[in-house]
Amino acid sequence: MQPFSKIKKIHRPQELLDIVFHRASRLSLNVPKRDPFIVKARKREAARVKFISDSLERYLTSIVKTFPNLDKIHPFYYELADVLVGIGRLKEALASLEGISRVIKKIGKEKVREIKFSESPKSAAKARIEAYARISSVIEKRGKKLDFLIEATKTLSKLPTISTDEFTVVVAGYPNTGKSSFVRSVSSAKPEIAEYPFTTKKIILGHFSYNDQRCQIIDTPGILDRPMNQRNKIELQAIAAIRHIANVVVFIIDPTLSCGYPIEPQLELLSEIKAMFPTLPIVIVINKVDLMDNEHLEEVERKLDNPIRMVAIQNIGVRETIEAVMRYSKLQGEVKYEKRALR
Ligand SMILES: Nc1nc2c(ncn2[C@@H]2O[C@H](COP(=O)(O)OP(=O)(O)OP(=O)(O)O)[C@@H](O)[C@H]2O)c(=O)[nH]1
Ligand SMILES: [Mg+2]
Repeated sequence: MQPFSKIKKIHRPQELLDIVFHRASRLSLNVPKRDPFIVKARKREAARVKFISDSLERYLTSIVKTFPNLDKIHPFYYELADVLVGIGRLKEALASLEGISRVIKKIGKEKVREIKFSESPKSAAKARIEAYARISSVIEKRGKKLDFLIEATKTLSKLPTISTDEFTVVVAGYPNTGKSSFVRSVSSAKPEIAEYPFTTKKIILGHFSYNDQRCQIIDTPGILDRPMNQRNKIELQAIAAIRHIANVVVFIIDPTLSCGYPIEPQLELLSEIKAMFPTLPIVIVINKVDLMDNEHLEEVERKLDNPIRMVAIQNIGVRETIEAVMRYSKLQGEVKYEKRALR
């Protein structure tokens, strides 16, 4: 599960007030018939005020509780949340909800007390109305924080569910070079599709086992497949968040032109990816070697660092690639897991 999957849908401030005030107005109370008129009035008004302040307090604290502890979430999600909504703003908004619920509790207590000492049904009702007005104004005044949380919740709940503790291979390369064909031939089941921030982007998740170790393979169409200078800053940071879950990058090159791109820009993208993920090992694969003559293949190989030959659609070179990838898993021993975001 991704850490924001449990956050509740949050009501808009006005909607929230309407709900609790409506429920308070329909509150039925068992007041003994023989109670004097003033006692009945006090009980009725106090119960309404208490109901409202308790409900709001419970509601606001329950929102805060559905959020994960932001300092403990995995750096991949921490960084994505930071790019998308801002961790600082999020923390501030959540703290502010706690503040609002304390203020409401205080108003509730004060007014319930006032009602208990009121001398007429009219003054009891007046105290109740004042409590409503003060509580509404607190919610309305600080409503911006709720509005921000509503938007943040929508964004964060769409984050993809990616395992953060499995050995993870990220596949990169220009469009049409054979990334999906490779991921399909490696994965034990049909790869799943998950949304990635920035709406049109999806990531595709496959799984395989190697020596009983469950591994995850991620195909990134539209994410790691074109020059980084075409990206804006936010997009770049979201892309970079992948470094927190990736253990190895497989970079696929198609030198046959059948992908529609010459080799030079593909090599430039490779350099960019190296620069972007300086600590990650990269396994370079030349795909579609079935379409190449030996001379061309050898010429391309000379430009690359230990490339592996592959024909993804015929399952040739796929095992060799996974073996090369898994050598890094052995080098690293345990699955890499960074506790804190690198900032
Ligand atoms: N001849 C040959 N064709 C291949 C090989 N691998 C993939 N293809 C073909 O190349 C085309 C693109 O393959 P995909 O796996 O969809 O490439 P991709 O990199 O995932 O493409 P995008 O998702 O658009 O970025 C498809 O028509 C595949 O059938 C190969 O080894 N040899
Ligand atoms: Mg694809």
